[in-house]
Amino acid sequence: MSNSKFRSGFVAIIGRPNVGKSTLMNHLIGQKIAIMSDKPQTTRNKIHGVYTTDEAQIVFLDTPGIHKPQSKLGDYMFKTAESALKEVEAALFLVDVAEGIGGGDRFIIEQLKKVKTPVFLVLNKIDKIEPEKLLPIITEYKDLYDFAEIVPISALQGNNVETLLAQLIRYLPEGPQYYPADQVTDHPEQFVCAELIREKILHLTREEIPHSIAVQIEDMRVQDNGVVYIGAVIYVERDSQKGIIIGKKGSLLKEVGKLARNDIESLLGSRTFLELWVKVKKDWRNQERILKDFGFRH
Ligand code: GDP
Ligand code: K
Ligand code: MG
Repeated sequence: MSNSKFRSGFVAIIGRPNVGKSTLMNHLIGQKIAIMSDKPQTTRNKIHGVYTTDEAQIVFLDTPGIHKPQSKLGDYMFKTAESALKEVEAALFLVDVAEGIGGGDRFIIEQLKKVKTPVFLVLNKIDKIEPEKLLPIITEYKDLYDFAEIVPISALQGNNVETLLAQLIRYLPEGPQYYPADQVTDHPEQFVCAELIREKILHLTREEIPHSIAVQIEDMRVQDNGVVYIGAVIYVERDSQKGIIIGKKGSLLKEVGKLARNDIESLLGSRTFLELWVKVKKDWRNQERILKDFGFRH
């Protein structure tokens, strides 16, 4: 151990949908705790990821993409991201350098102006553009806000992520180690399992389905033979969606189960038996009580 004091704090990862927030979080933590997909609004809750070294501990908050809310679920997601900003020592504002500044980015910058938190501009997906394109993009963003630091990275390839971490630690106060060094997330395993199942459905379906599903783990226990039994329900909003999720002769549901089980087994480090059901809960996204049951609480 060196003589310098231990630093710690909370850091929010914000940005419009699909810029790579969950990808960065998973890369930082070195484990898959936040699901990723090419569909916007993949992340619905606030997910904490814990990064620990001998000198510092950073607790990252992966937030749902900030955007103007359109349903009660959307409203919940927006408030989660907004409140995250007030709880943190610093924020990483992630943008996709392969896309121009959009209305979504400007909306977020307006929100940033309401808080005093230092904000890093993190230019993600640099693997997608020519290096000489970077400077004009930086200039454009600099005109909109006084960023504490500007760091170009590729969350997918891990380029420059170490630099980002080193800079970030300089902004943290002296503080305690909040979580044990081997703990990477504060979310119960059940939640991560449900999210992994939801991720597979996102990958295998299109159009309205991704936004219409919720996954609840009803039962999770270790059987006598050491295999973890998980029973999960996939909720949809309409009967027609139930058929789509199940697929021809159950083919889609079977594929979801196979892919999810693989990920769950590597998360838990033990053999898993996964049983899935599909149920209809009419218009669940707009029903306050159901949202609470599903764990969307402030
Ligand atoms: P989020 O909605 O901001 O959490 O975005 P995700 O982490 O779910 O990522 C959205 C998509 O962008 C996924 O398909 C990722 O693989 C992709 N992605 C994320 N980071 C990078 C990157 O650095 N380079 C490239 N080429 N793709 C990326
Ligand atoms: K996404
Ligand atoms: Mg995400």
